[in-house]
Amino acid sequence: MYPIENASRAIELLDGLWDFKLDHGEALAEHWESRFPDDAEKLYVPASYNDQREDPAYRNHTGKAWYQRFCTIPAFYQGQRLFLRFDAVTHDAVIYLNGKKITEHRGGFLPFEVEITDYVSAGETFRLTVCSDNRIDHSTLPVGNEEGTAFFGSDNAQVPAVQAAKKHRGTVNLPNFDFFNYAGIQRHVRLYTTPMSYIKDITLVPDIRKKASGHDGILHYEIELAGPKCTTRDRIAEPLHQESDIRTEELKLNLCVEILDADGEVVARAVGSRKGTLCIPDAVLWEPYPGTPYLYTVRVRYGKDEYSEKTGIRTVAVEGTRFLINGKPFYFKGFGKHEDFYIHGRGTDDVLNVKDISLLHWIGANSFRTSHYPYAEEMYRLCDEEGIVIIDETPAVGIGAGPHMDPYTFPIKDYHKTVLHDLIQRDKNHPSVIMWSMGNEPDTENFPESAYEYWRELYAFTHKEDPADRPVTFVCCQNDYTRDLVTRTMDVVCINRYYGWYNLSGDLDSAVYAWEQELDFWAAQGKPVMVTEYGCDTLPGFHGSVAEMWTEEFQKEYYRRIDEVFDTRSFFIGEHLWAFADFNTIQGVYRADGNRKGLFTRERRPKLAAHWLKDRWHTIPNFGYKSDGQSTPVQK
Ligand code: E8X
Repeated sequence: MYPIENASRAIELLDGLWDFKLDHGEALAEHWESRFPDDAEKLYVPASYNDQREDPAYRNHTGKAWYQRFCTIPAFYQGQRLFLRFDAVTHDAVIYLNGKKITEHRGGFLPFEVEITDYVSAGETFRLTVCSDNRIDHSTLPVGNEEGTAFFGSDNAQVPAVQAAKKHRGTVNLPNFDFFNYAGIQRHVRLYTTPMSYIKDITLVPDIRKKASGHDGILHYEIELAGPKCTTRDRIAEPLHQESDIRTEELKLNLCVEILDADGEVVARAVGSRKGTLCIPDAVLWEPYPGTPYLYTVRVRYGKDEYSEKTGIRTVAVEGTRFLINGKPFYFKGFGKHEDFYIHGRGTDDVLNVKDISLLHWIGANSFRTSHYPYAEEMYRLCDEEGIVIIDETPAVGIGAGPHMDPYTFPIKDYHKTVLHDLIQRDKNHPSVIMWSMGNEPDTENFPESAYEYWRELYAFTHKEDPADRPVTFVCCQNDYTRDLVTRTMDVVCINRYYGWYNLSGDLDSAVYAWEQELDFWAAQGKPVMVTEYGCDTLPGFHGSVAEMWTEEFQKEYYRRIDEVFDTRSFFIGEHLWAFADFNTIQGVYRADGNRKGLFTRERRPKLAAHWLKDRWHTIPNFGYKSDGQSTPVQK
């Protein structure tokens, strides 16, 4: 659960300056976990380490990097449980307390925590050491490129970078994905407390029950408790209910679940059971902006512990070729995004999140995809409040190795399942999250049967894991869609297409033709289809009287022409442009200061096309754009 502060829980944020040092292989022998090097530098947490200092070694480091700081447990935390929580360390992490390893974690974009109650006492100061590791290869998500294709074919062995990489892990460590491999302690670190008996997890599944006039809100809940069992006899500070409420021989759990409306009024209440269903009469639904993203607060009290979670009443379903939110056909307008900004790199940046949501409202967008990894939890909480719809993606990007190697022989399936499990566990209660994306642009064309086997298994797994059973998809790379067997079996067909840019470059007539051809194919599949990436690199300030590639005019023309095609297809349920803003990547011949496909620059200034898009999107409603929801629309 996301750490919160209230009358029963405290948080100490461990953000700030930490000691930092890159490891070039000496840390193990020198025992940095117990004796941090004297020449360590100071670095800010949370943020990627790469762009914080003018040293190419920071920027390009592959391998381990170490952090250390001292923390003091306030004496008045006496009698409480203590947890250390890392919102994300990229990609792998080992955590030491006073030189002793206390936990480790694999994967750079999801939280992990460890209870330290037995390791330290209230009033004590301890040394916290973190070893992060950003190496990527065929067994990691995102996937690293082990072939060294960026070098010189058969002469690779002589290339200094290949030799250096071989020393590390026996592989070349290049990203097989198009975003900079930012690393380190990129999200908050917190020490938090709970009472000895505490609320460990809350699962909320909303539903809507129609009645003669209007509807009631339904909330199924399940609470996981930990520590010694608290019963009504424990006589907590505030008795939650009368002894006379106890109807069975057994003492009831001292547990109370309440739903509060936005004014703080209790609208539903259940006592004594870990699992149940609550009804909110005439509930106000959560609707994407400019509808009202109404939030209820679920307050759980157990013994001396309390935890409040905001959630919304809304449903999500795929029916025929429509994507329904609260039973109404929704049209996705938005972007693929990145967590990416100057200096911070991929570090948690709440100001930037607020700004980005503000820009989404400004431009008339209603949604985005967390391409290509789970974002910081603060962003999802903000989207719940602001009515922005999220397609929540795992870091499974780059599963592919060219036509000669079946990537489904990579040792990643079990780990991929763990990531899906942890992602759902983290984000299951957010009304903003309406679909899971298991991954981005895997190879589904060269090894279509292997791809089918792999992704269908994960698809079934994801459905089973999500208590709310949201739609499940993955995002398909530009490919020969007639060979691809698995994309067509997803709940929503999500396609990334670059007609007019990477292929048919600059030729928008042909791009339109290719889109028409492809959409004829999809029309026959009977599935809702959306585009999850389409775009063109655009240099801000670069203009032309003729709309040619890289000019601002071309970007506008590209979207204008292609969107015209989308508007004629009733099964086409949404447009996510690539990308929201320009972002940093590894250097390369296709990348002038990163990927420039943003509709906004990296500093968040709109490019020309953004103004055009603003006009378009403000005239497209969230609901009923392609159909009124009553009848099956005519397909072109
Ligand atoms: C691009 C995008 C990239 O940034 C994103 O992370 C994934 C890419 C296009 C693949 N999709 O390059 O701007 C295009 C394949 C074309 C054959």
